[in-house]
Amino acid sequence: MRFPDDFVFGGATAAYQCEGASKEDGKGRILWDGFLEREGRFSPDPACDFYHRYPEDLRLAQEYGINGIRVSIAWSRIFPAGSGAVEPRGVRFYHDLFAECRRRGVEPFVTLHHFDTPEDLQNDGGWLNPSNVDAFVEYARFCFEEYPEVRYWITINEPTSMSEQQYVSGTFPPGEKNNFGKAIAAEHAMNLAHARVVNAYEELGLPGEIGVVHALQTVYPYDPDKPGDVHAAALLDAFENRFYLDGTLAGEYSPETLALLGEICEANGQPMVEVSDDERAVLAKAASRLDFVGINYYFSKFEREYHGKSEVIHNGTGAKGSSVNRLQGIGEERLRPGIETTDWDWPIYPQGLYDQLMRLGTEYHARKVYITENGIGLKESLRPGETTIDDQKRIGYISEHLAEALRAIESGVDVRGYFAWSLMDMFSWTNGYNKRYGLFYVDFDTQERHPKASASWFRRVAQTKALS
Ligand code: BGP
Repeated sequence: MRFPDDFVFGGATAAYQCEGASKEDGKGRILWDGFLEREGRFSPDPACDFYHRYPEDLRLAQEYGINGIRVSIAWSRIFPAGSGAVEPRGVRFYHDLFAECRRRGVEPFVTLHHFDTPEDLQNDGGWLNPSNVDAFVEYARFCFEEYPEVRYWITINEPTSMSEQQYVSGTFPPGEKNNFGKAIAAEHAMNLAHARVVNAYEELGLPGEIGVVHALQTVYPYDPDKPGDVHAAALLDAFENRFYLDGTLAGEYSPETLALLGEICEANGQPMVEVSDDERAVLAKAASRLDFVGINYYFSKFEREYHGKSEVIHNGTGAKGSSVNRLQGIGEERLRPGIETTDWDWPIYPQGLYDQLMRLGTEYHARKVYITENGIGLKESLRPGETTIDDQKRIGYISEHLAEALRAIESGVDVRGYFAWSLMDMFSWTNGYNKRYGLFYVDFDTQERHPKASASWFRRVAQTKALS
């Protein structure tokens, strides 16, 4: 079994995690700037200095057989305040970046929002404020008209991670905890923002393609024979996966999904978002037009019945075994015996990718699917005299997940590409710089790049279109 000839073997990045230069060329502040300053743990600068070194990264991409790259536009480089005045230096930067991608034969898949809402808009409520959604549509339209060289657009990256970490776990700014009602309202707002942007793209009659990227963690009951565990898994699945898939792919929220989310809100004494008929029409129209869906898959979850208060401990240091995840009105994550985890407690479960791809294909009738992120975070360092990292663990992880992608293709799901997270080592939102994902090692002191063993292995797969 081989990958199709036109399969995209890509590497993924995101503006705030790779560009650095967060105060350069008129870039406006975003929600993370103040949050990171207050926390004092990490700086987003210089990250891996992609803002200045992208020609080198694209040269390496070409050399290592990588024919696609996920990049995101930093909204606040274009509109420093989120809306209104345009910053020409930011506009220019992305023209130059896309031209370099083209020159190197690396197709850019361009995300409009990758966790980086401009600060002023977030201070006014972020996605929960309808004027934020209006500003996002204005920014998207601007980009569609300004960058005809882009063929693949992604509206929003991982609305799940954004809303849940903003309002439930509190690990993303503004750092609120246990507000499920607010998280669900933000989920709905992002579904709507996405849909309005897809509809605007359609109105402009542009020749490219547009999609959305979801973080889809497959949720299994810890004990499939226990009804309490089965229900806990259904609640978490509705909250983290179904509400988005219903909203963006099916174009309507199913009564089951709404009932499960209503149950979560009730258990937490919080109001459940209301959906108007006009909003339903916007969602339905966009879903009928959506060209592709991207899935970011890293792990699965095993959920147990739980009736206590929420307790979330985030493992942001790589201290294995330190994370706790119990959500009031939902359930508790518990690792099934025999499943390996990373140092950051992410269960390694490649079959979850297959199951999720099959759901996209059979239940949601997704047209085209890209695996827009997959990879493993490892603690790595180059010792003096060494020039490469022998990351066999990463090769094993990616290989097992690619095998599941092949299996899904064989079962009839139209998977068009795979983007390794990440192209090179970069900044991780809640973990800083010791969680490395790259195919290319970055020495953050000198900014030198060193291809890892996984880069050479990935090139072989891309060239032969087969897993050996
Ligand atoms: C996804 C994000 C990426 C990236 C990745 C790895 O959720 O889209 O931006 O960060 O996960 O996550 P982390 O950096 O938390 O390990």
